[in-house]
Amino acid sequence: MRIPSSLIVVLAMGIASVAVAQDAKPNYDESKIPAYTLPNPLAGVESAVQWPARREQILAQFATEMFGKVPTDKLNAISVKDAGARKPVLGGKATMWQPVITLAGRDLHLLVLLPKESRNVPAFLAYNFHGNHTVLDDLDIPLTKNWVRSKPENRASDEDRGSAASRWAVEKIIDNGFALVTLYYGDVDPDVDDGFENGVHAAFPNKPASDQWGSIATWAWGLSRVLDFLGTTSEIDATRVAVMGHSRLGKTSLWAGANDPRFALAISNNSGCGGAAISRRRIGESVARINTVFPHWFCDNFVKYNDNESQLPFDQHMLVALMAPRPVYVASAVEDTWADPRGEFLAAKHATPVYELLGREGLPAAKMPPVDEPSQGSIGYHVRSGGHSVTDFDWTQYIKFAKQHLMENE
Ligand code: GTR
Repeated sequence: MRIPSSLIVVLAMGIASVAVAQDAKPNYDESKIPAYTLPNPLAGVESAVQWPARREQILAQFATEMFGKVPTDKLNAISVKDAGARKPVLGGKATMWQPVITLAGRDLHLLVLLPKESRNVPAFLAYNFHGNHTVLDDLDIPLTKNWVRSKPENRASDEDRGSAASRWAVEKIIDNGFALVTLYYGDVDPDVDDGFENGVHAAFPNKPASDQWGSIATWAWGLSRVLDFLGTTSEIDATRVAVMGHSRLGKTSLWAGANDPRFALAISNNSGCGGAAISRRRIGESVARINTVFPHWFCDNFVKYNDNESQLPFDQHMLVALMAPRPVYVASAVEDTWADPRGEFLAAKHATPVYELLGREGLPAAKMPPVDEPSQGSIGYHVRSGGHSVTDFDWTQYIKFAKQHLMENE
């Protein structure tokens, strides 16, 4: 029987795609992790005075090879477009405030929740995934008009009001004397690979060069600009802002904290590959997979390390170490194997020598702590029960950690 050539092509394509799919199958088996050596964050450093120069070197390597550099500081200027209405919420114990600031031609809609009559309070600053209206069910919070992922026609709708409320322990944050500042990450840069024509990238005539910002660097830069604004308020103490993020936004909060020493504390919730997880372990999500599925997150240079992690001049424990001596928290979830909980723990552990050099405790736990048993020094870590999310348990730890580090001297 003569097989039509078109069928041969289809069969060949089928075999090829099976081969690709098999190659791409993530490893979840610790015994199959390739042998690796982690780069030493303290290479060439013998005393604390030598750390700042080494830190600059590591920061530059992360910027050039992974996240991309912000191409200019000319766009840094923010202006207040709308001073924002305020009203009491949560039975009067909190004030909701919604200022709008403009950055590089984009409007950033802030949702600020303040303890009643706040003056100079510490704050958590965190992006949300689907719009401010998902954080708190309140009809005075406008729906975002920007592109929203996982929504019909990428538009926000009323039915989503409060849909993410379980991920934001608003009342607990307020009751403990913190403000919460959140905004939709798509206000800064929509999370879609469109050749860098949307979001703040649209203000640039050309696609970024291979060492220039991907979306994570852009979101991190946006957080610094929000911090600029918070510094102009009397309610929030901008020297006591904890930058927090979940998942891709946890990668973002770590990079924001590394770049901007004004962030007093950084929290990575289930940030995984490209966040706190050690890339060389190649377990769960890999560098090749993240660069393929999310090509806009990192700069193009990062593609060099697809299936080639051993050539990275750094690993993610050094991203955590860039926070030193400022407090940093890494959190995992035991069922979130895609994000490699053990790799996240190891990053916290192997950042510890930098903290110790600077006279801080680092992570107290030398071994991965049991599930739901946090370990908190200047580095905090926990692996909680459950899956990829932000829960009340997570917030309880972040508040405890932030109270200890940002409020103890009040
Ligand atoms: C996944 C991605 C992860 C993580 C997650 C998220 O699809 O592979 O790296 O960022 O999305 O942000 O929810």
